[in-house]
Amino acid sequence: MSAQDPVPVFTNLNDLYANLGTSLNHVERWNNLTEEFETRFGQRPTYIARAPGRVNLIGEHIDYALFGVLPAAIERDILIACAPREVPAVSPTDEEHHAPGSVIAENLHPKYTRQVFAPAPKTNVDDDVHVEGWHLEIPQQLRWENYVKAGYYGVLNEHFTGSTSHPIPVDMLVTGSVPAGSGLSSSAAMVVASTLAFLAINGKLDNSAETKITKGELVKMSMENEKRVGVNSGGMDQAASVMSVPSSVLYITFFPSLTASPTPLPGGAVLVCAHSLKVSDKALTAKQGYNLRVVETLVGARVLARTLGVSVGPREKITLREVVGRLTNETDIGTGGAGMDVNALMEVLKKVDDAVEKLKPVGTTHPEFGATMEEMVEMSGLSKEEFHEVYMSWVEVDATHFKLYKRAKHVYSEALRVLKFRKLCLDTAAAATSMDDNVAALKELGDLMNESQTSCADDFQCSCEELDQLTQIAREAGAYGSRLTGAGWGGCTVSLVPESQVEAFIKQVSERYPPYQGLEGEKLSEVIFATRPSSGACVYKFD
Ligand code: NG1
Repeated sequence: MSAQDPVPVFTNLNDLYANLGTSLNHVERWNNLTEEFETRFGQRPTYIARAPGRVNLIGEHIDYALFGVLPAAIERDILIACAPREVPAVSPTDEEHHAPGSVIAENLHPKYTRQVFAPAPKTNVDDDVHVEGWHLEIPQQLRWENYVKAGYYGVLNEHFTGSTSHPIPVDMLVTGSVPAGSGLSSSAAMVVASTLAFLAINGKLDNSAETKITKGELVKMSMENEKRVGVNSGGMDQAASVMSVPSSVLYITFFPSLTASPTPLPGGAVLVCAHSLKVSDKALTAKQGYNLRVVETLVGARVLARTLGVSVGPREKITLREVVGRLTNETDIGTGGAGMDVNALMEVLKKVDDAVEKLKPVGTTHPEFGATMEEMVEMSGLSKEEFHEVYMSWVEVDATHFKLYKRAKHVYSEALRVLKFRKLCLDTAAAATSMDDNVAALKELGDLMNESQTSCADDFQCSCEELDQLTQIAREAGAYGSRLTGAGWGGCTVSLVPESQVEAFIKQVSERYPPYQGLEGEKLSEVIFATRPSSGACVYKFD
């Protein structure tokens, strides 16, 4: 499996279901979506695009520092059925229905209302035939169709510029089983599925060499597309949603290039996702949350580079991963190079603690070693103007103190935990001969997950009371380890649980976590469920 592989397009549903590698009954859902599409739009869909959510086992908030992470696609997903719309020559309906590339988007969930929108071509005054780019209004408020539009925007501007060809009008129907705002990447799944649906419907996924889209390209497009809906995310979610394979977690690296290597978990354990029921909306809290952390880790990297004598260009946004690379004169990072090997990286990460201490502002009285804006600008060695241009002009943040020290401490320690986690999985797969060996490895993996939770809570400060409580209950209920998954500040936890005890585990957690009181049956399995690593995004093409 590689980033060069094409995105799979199935024409046979049995092959598709077999490839999903999940235990859920997909047949009913896919049939229901198809029938409902026919009822609403009077024709069968031409394609269904599928993109799964993901759970991150370990490696939180380090993808945008360019360190590797270990997520897996989950069984729950977003499905988008679509078909080209016949536009009648004369129609009584409004103009948007006639515009090139107009979209009627409906959602099976009644809370998300029908949307009609059309992109506007930008042409040059001297040449109003060739389209230079496309404009598509994506409002700031949180709306479900923003994610559909984000995917579309990228397809329009990547595939319909500089030519005279226009996108076709589309009818689409969306359904999803990934809980929104839960840290299971419903947003990335929506954007990946939307990107895929618009590519497919416009004939950009045909397997001819010219139009073939690779998984790596889809990840990159989806990453760019998702930036239009609010946050400057790393690439973990999109890569997991596109590149995952059944039964393994994926070790995803971003530096020096995007790679994804399946890593088998020791047998005898399953993953249990549990929603804290605190809804976390990254886009709405980005100024004090996600985007602020992106800025803090980037500025931390520059300050660290400066104190370590590592050279950084004045306009460069060096990352914490690149700092350790340059510090050790890492070579082989040009096109296609793999960079330093895992053992070398582990060694450097074990030694960075002393250097990170240098991120505490000199003479500070701030209890958490936060730096004021003025202190931070000074520590960066840039002028105020340069600093604002490089670090503040593309993002809005809201803080009085910037905690460069704590953030870098989390990132480096978490990056090391990821490598230890992966090594343990690989060593166990290669050498374990008994169930006892597996259990011993699972306990160690659980410890790493617990340490990650502590680091997220104390240093990265992306946990919350509910997540702390839920992970604690999970450990007491028999999990090897439990931690928040995704951006945090609410959303889900992931627990590694002995396979034989899953039911008892879920029962105990549901009895002890106060927000679950009174939930049972389907309502309970909406918020706490076992899942298996599943396969990445794909498209089904109807005959
Ligand atoms: P969530 O909020 O779970 O989708 C976000 C980012 C990831 C990563 C994690 C933290 C997006 C789309 N995803 O995940 O890239 O940075 O936070 O590890 O913003």
